[in-house]
Amino acid sequence: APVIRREDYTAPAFWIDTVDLTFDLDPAKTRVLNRMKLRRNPDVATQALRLDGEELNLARVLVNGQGTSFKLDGGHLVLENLPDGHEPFELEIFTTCCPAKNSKLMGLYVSNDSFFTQCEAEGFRRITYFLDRPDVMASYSVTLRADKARYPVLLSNGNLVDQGALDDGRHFAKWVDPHRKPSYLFALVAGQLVAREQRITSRAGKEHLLQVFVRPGDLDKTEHAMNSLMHSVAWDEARFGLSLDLERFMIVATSDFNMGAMENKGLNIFNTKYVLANAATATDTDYANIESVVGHEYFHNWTGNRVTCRDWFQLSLKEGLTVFRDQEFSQDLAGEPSARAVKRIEDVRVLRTAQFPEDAGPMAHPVRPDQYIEINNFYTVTVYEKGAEVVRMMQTLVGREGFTKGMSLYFERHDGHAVTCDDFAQAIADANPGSALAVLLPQFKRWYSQAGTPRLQASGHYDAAARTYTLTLAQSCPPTPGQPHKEPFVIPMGLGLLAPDGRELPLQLATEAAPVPGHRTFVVTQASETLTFQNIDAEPVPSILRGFSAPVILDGGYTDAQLLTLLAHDSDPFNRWEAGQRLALNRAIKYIAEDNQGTRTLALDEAFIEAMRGVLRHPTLDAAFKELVLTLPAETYIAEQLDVVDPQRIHAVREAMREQLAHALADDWQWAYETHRDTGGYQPDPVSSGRRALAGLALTQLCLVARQSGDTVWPGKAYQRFKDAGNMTDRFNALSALVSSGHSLAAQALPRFHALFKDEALVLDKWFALQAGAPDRGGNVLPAVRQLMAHPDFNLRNPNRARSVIFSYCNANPGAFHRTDAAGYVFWSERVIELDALNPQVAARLARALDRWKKLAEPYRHAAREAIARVAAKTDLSNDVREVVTRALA
Ligand code: B3K
Ligand code: ZN
Repeated sequence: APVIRREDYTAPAFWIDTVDLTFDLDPAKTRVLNRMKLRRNPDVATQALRLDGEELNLARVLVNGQGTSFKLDGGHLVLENLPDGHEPFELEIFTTCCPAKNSKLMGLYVSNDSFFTQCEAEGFRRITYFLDRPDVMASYSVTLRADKARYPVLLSNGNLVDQGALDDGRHFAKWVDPHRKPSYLFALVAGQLVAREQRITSRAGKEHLLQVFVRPGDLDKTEHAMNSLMHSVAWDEARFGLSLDLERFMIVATSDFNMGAMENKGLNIFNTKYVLANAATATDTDYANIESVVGHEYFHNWTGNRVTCRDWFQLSLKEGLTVFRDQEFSQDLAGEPSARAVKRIEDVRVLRTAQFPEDAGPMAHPVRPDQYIEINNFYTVTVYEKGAEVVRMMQTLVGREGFTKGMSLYFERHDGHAVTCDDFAQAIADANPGSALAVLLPQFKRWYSQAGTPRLQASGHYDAAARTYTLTLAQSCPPTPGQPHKEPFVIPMGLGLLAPDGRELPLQLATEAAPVPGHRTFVVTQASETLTFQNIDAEPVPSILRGFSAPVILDGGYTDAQLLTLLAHDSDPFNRWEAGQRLALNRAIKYIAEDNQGTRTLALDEAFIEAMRGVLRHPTLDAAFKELVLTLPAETYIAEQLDVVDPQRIHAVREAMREQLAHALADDWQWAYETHRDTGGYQPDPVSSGRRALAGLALTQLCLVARQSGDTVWPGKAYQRFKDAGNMTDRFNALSALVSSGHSLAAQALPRFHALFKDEALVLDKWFALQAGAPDRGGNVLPAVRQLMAHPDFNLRNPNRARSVIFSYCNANPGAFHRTDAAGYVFWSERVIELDALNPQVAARLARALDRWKKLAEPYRHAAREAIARVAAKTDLSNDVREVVTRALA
């Protein structure tokens, strides 16, 4: 497959002004009549029209109503004898396709006897021949025809302009989208669906109809999605002055979906996982995810749809920006500063456990990639989450108001167009002349062009005689594939200095006449530079990179004593949490390095335990924050700190640390459980969900203690909680406390849970995932996973179910997946190959589970390489998987 390069971009040779589609929907053979008005692009030299198409059966091509000659050339329909000149002409194409056999879930497919589409990035070409690229924007009208009893609801983008009965029990609906759009935003849905409806009036006084479509029987799980949608509409108006530009906005849920959701204009299609929730079936995390995904897709209506991407290299233009917007939305809804901080910590945790490894591995790429083979492989945490951090840094550099002004200028300039990341950055800078962003723009844009996670090394020096404190900052960035050498980045650095007693010191640079009050951000631009502060009476503790102000790895050179001070006193909640994580990390790394295989002797020091107790018992800190501090860094995050990774050893050390914390704080955990457990009705707000999270962690810790001591009281309480919990969060926390401590009551609870929820697909996913992700005890997880795959409820074709078993094991359970007998890797290679034949996108995600194989210790490293090579040896791999394994072996 060819490599596509950003530098090769050329404008399309033709524009498509209008598209009129007629579908005769039939699972086995759907007929698609596509009538377009095209014209030559006057800016491009005359050439043939090459339309994209994939797995289509072509029946007829007419130009201005007349038959014409055409060629089919490797997925393209090529028309050479088109009218000269720049007059518009009509092109009519009649094709058929087979939605029932579409297991890739790209283009038009069938799920639960309903039709759905997924077109981003290049799925529209699986529906009809087209210029399937985002810079070709057209006006769409769509007529859907189908059997009325089987498919009573017929939806597409825009407004419903006509509907009625046809012969033979069929009916039709005609939809017209008032907005021009690229083909990737096209959607249709047909099936037996019911809707929760809500009429709203916007700030601007316009009326809109909001609808959430689900299968009959799921209506009682749509309230939260609808509330989230209403909040999203109000938030975008209030924060950015962006209002809903449609009379009708629809969300439709499907249980067969490759990713989270899709922002099709006016007709978002969602994975059920990000729509359906009620207290009995969804956890607090599900509720939070629904809020942010509903927000995310809604915010795309402006950032992505009104202004879209010129080409797919610009993906972060819409994704980084929209993730930033959904993060801000969730923070604003959380309200309280401490709840905002919890959200920030959670977002950074995702970035550091998923994006940092990507940036250090074989798939590393810039936020704006320079090349790809399969664009679906570049819907990554780098494009999304690191892209969001880049936008966040822009906001930091121009201020919140400045950023809002920048957004207004962006829409003023580019509304209705397909543009680039450069256009976005330029608009934000131009709206803020004189700002650090405007001054440093070319250097700032290295965040778009250079891959890899920069390291920022800080060292402080206190001069008692001069009463000055000097902070030296050095930045560097490791080589990444194709980029051996990196130039310095623009790094906004939030900073505070704490006196030894924890007081916040006023910051006054040597060049400043008086201290500058309030929170300060310094902008680091050089490979090495220093900041000198004056009037400092005692050696301070620096709080560097407050709020995680840049996506870098900070080497603060902190001593334990400094970290303890930060953990006890820092006014910046992010760095307060970070200090606790560093304390834990330093200990984990030390134990891993110590050459004893047994971890029983590992002994956490009193200082650490007391600090953790201090947080747990703290009178004013939020429960949600406490839970974050008391949760040890993830195994994958620990692995990233090491040059050579022994996943089993990391797992054993982390488990041993967890057990020690459980024992040492047993009374405190008991107190935490009793004082935080839910008693009243369920509300998914940040305060109550924080309490449940802390109670859940406490219960897990108490069951761990019981595992050692043989005590049966706490497992018994957990089992009771599991049985009588009033909501899924508490019920599932109790179940996982039993499973993760390996208590025998888990063997009773698991079948009971299955029986209770056998008709709830999303809950069964949790049931599968919990078992595939359970801590390994003597290699027991892999056989359990193989058994789960043989369970009657398992179905490899359903991405959620496949992920719940296979990904939970291969991607999220390193201690069980990395086995000295390589059986985990054998399982992985079998599944990658098996899935690739059905669904290349899902297979390629799984293929990335061994991205970091080069860091593994022997015997893992060798065995992992062999497993990847075994996949690569297959000759008929998809481009998706081929690209991933080829890069891994490079
Ligand atoms: N834009 C879609 C992702 C499409 C992925 C295609 N492989 C969802 C989102 O980011 O909102
Ligand atoms: Zn998105």
